[in-house]
Amino acid sequence: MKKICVLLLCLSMFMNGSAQENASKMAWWQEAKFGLFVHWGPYCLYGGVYNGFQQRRGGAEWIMNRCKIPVGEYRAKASTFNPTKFNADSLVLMAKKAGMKYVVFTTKHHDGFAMFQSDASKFNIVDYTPFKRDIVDEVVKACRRYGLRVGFYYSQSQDWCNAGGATARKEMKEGWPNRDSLEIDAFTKAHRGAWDYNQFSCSFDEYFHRVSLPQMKELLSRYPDVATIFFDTPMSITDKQAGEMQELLKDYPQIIVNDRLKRPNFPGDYKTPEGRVPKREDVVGVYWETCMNIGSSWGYKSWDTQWKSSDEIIKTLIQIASRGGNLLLNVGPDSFGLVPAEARKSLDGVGAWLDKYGEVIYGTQRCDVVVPWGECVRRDEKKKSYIYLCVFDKQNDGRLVLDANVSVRRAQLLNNALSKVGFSRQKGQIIVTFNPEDVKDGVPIIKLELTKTLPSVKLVSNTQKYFSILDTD
Ligand code: H79
Repeated sequence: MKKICVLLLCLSMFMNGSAQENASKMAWWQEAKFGLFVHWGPYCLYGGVYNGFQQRRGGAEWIMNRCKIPVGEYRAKASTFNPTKFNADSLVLMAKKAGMKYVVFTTKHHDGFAMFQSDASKFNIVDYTPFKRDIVDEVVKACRRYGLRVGFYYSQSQDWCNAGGATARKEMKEGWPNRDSLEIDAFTKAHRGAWDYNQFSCSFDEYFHRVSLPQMKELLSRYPDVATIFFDTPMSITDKQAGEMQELLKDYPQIIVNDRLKRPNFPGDYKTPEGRVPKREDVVGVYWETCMNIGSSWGYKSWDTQWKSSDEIIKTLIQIASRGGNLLLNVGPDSFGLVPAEARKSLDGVGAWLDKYGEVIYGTQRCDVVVPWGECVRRDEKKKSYIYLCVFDKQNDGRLVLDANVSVRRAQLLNNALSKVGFSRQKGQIIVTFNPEDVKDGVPIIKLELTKTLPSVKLVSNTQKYFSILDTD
């Protein structure tokens, strides 16, 4: 009995230790809340158009697969990639000005093109194009210069140009009206999604050991300070192979890794809902980050018209903060290396708002006070908590009721310091009154200072719950 108790004690100490270590590793990320996702590679040369046809379905970074572009042809196109207007400083400063605290950059997407010099595959920006500059290197260095953390997106399984990589099967009808569609669909069906003999001239295991693992090694040894790794579409990869990848990462204990290396046995550090704010009940007690497009495609789409406005992004950021997550907002630079003007405009607006109201987002945590007129966000200081009441309901007449059994010391309208805010406590509810006419800009936000700190909430990483990886429409 005594032995078992000692064992349990040791076990619980060990587990607490690792939970604490994990919490400290996650601390900056929890504080940061807002990052820039960048999808950039030679797919931007097509901009979602092939042979004069608009790609019918999915993000424009999928054009090679959706339109079944032969490997030789895609490689030839990639060899003309020459984004002469690219400037890593401008990209990173754009993120910084938008209030973002980290950048996650596509080092290699499913097309297999490495945006860094690589000895594992010559299909890379330095060895394969007239541009010759190592874009990943420039992005990392610009991030360091301006104090943003940098993370790497790396497609560890799918690879359409390096032999042996995985090829998710998509039907020709999702691409362009090719007269050989029936034949091509039969071919991809018979060959695990591949549409070109070059794609299966060796096994996935050979691919994994020749390209995937060595490239990750290259990236890690060059940039040992990398902050996050975003793996994607875990298909074909075995637990053994994923284990080898995870082993590599062990030497870099600061790295925060997502939950897409291999499912279900490699839960990583955080969950990755896509394109939307998840339901409250789906993100209880876990670290999570929504990745989302600022337009309608991850990679540059020349015919995109669906740009999110600053107001939409701000609302999303508030909702995400209220549920305790991060927002990784994506842009897709074009073939010159420039971020579309519509995206930059929205980001500027978000940055201006965060300059004023950043305290509502940064360093906040999930708040379980749920209200019909908007969202509540919680921020803790040493001896007290704050609750920010964000009023989305435009019809609200200035009376807010909260089902919260807390004691309020002060209330203030953040949009207008001179405006008076009333508050009272009645039977487990807080009633707040403010004057909507005193709000000249954006979402009305009332800051409640509580007399105490709310009970702390522990988050864990290793749960088995996953969000599905979406095909954008
Ligand atoms: O990079 C962006 C997209 O191009 C990428 N993820 C975002 C961040 C993405 N790739 N594929 N998808 C999204 C959706 C495809 C999902 C599937 Fe599967 C691939 C369904 C079947 C194969 C992954 C592996 C999910 C199930 C098995």
